[in-house]
Amino acid sequence: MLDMLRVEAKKAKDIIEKHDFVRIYTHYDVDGISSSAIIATALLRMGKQFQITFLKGLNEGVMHEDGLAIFTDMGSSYPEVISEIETDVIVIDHHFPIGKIEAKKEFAHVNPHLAGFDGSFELSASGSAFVVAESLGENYDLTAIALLGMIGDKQKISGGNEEIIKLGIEKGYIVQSDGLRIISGKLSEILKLSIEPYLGFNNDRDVEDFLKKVGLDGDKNVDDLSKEEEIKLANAITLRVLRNNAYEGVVESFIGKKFIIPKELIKNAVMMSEVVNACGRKGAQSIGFALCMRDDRYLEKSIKIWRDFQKQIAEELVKRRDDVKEGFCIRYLIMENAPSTSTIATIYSRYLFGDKPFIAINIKKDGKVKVSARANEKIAERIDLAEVMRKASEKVGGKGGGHRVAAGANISSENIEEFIKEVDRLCC
Ligand SMILES: [Mn+2]
Repeated sequence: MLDMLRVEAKKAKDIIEKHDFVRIYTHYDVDGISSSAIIATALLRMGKQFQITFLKGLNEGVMHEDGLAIFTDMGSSYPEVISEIETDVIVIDHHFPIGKIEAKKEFAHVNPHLAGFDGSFELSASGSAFVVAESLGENYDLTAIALLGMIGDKQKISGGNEEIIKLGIEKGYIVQSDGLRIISGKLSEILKLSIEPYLGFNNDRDVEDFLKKVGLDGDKNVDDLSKEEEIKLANAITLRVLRNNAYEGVVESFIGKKFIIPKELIKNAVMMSEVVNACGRKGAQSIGFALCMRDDRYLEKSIKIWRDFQKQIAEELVKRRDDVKEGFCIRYLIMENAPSTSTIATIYSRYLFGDKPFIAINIKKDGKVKVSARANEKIAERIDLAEVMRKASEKVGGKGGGHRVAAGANISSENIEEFIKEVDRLCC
């Protein structure tokens, strides 16, 4: 099924072969970081040099005047930015392509939407990057890095993702088993720290009560649980999550398949994905990148960043819960200086407020306003949040877009009220 994408990947390969130096521009989340690491590793193995820039978005435009520019996890929705680039360009992305890219020089566009896949669920940017890496050499080990982006972007194990995972399993770089997919560590601690799944514990007492009821020892490491204990825990977590008003579809993201990536610095794939994500969110993208490049000097530091981030988010989720407001057809939350707008929006929409689109608005210190909108697949059957964000932000002089299920916008603070009204109207 990936064959159509491989045709475009071959085109990318032909362009890459002409250059000794590549500038990589990538999105700063785990899908972006893992995509760039996949391309960088493949380039290094070909004896090519690269420089990498992590970006929050392409809104500001990119000046690029020499060598080859490769965009990962971004570019497809910004034809005007890509069209302005003076050199050869490759876009490796899974966002829905908008408009037409009129490249000035040679150009390849590796995007699942252009090859018969739904990029929102069936192939991440990291998966698309793997398809390019596959065309560049013996890079099967990078299936494990591709998996990180799939997990981070809440993709499904179907379509192109499934094909890549299968290949990784076949080659021994991914080990799949049945069970509970959760971070590794001491049970009493991970239940509090976990955001995938998010269990909504308010304090240590809550966790103790939960463990007592389930009949498990909180000092035990979750990876050492017997099969019977793991099933007990999985059942209790499922019940708790559903009682918390989660979208029922989230269950399949933590019950079922779990993945070990034996050659990577962190063997538990969901944990590594979260560690890289935390590095990205906390402005330490290069540390997350180093981890994906298997540079063990940064392992300890990355774990510390993750732990701090996870704690901060968990506290934030408890604190902001009562501030969530209800519109006619949406729920929304207005925050100031929140640590990560998109993470909060994702968790709330998946685990606590699963029945309506969720809009998180964050007013930053510099007065800029970041909006993250989230919906589940069921809601996305009738509402396209990318379109809602684009239209509503344009109405107030801002900019927005993204995926059907996960989109965002940038607006200015005086327009928040009008923006929310418009979002609500469009969702209705
Ligand atoms: Mn992505």
